[in-house]
Amino acid sequence: MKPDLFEAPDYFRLDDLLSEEHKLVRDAARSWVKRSVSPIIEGYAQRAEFPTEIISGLAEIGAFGPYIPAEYGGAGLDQISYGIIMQEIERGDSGVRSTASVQSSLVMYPIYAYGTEEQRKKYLPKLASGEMMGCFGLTEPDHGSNPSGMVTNFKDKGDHLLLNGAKLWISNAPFADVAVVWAKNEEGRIHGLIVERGMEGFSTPETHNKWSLRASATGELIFDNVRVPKENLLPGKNGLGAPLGCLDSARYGIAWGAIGAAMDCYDTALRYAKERVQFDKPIAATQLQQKKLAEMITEITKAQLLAYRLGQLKNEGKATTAQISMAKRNNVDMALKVAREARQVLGGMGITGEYPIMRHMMNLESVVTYEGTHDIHLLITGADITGFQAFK
Ligand code: TGC
Ligand code: FAD
Repeated sequence: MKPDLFEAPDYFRLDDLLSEEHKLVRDAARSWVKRSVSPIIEGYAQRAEFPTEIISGLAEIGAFGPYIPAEYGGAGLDQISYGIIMQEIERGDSGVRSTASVQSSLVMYPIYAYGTEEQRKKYLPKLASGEMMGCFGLTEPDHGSNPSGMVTNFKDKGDHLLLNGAKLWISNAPFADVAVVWAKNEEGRIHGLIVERGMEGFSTPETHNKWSLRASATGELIFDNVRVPKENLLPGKNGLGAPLGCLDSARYGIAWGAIGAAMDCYDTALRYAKERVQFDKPIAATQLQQKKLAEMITEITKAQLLAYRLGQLKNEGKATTAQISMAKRNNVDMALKVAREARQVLGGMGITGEYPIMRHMMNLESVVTYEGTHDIHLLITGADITGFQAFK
């Protein structure tokens, strides 16, 4: 792959709105991605391997639990810093950002928000340092967009809980030490359980043959009469709202993260268009390529402003699920369109691993589907503005 010459586009001077702390966090994450992700990521993606070598670096830049208080090992940062970190990591690769999103918002957040003090102390510091890695099991083979229909269940056996069922499409599953798993009790109420690798009857087969997120490990979670200690139940919240609360946090991070992928595609295409000469002039001097580039920077700028405002609302505890849905949907769709246009600007070179665009484009096909599909987020907005649920 070519050397990483990335220069971040900031057309509306968003930098002026950032605090010194935001800029420090951003600069640390950006230079780490240049140093430790860009040189290796194409190889891992081509081989369809997760780069375990970057786990300690992710922990060092605060990517595991950025907003979790420092007393539990988190970075104690605000929501805008969290967003910026996700943007910078996804500038490198959406799969790497997936690992950080899952660890932070889908594993550490539920343990922090719904767990006991003992659970927080036992798991959070190790998850923050990357000594322990986690995954989040909500989706099932027959229940993707409608998780409330899940069939994974547990029975109270007096001194333990007996867990049965299966989860599909689980990021980090093949190497995770712990899984936050959502399952129904005997009354059909959804609860979160912490399942640990090594518990008898628990296995995590890897999902192969993905053309997307190839540098992220995806797998199944299989529970065959797993005896889960009662103290591993998350007592603070139950019902579908418990996992959906975690998704609010992860979707918010994705709304920022997708901007990173788009920025990388735009920056690559702009540089290439200025250098590539056809018909005796740079292709950047042609109206058609300028249209593509001008539309890309316009859409990136709108997405940046949307994410920043959402970050302010999140900091104030005012961001709604529907606002988060709109931002996730808009910004991922934007990034996918930017990636497709940028790939065309590079002509044939755009399909090679010499440049990051095709990898971003393929990754974004998962990002537009997971954490609620493009359609589901539209229906969440639709329900919010009309008062009518159109899912069922
Ligand atoms: P619905 O009737 O709307 O709601 C059920 C109950 O939940 C409450 N609720 C929320 N609570 C907290 N936070 C939220 N965001 C909430 N949204 C809803 C709601 O008030 C209600 O409470 P109550 O007390 O009245 O019972 O539920 P529904 O069954 O109609 O489904 C709604 C729908 C479709 C929006 C939802 O299920 C949905 O979002 N589906 C998409 C599924 C999804 O996003 N899955 C993601 C899996 S994880 C993943 O993809 C990780 S990828 C990670 C990576 O690699 O980065
Ligand atoms: P389906 O729900 O079957 O949807 C298929 C199509 O139907 C979609 O286009 C959808 O928009 C549409 N559709 C569904 N319902 C409606 C409706 N009511 N009206 C109109 N259209 C509708 N899950 C986890 O729990 N943890 C993870 O870590 C995780 N990681 C993932 C990693 C990857 C790489 C991928 C691809 C997925 C991951 N997922 C994870 C699962 C992801 O959240 C689901 O794929 C997603 O929620 C969609 O579910 P589904 O694939 O079953 O699609």
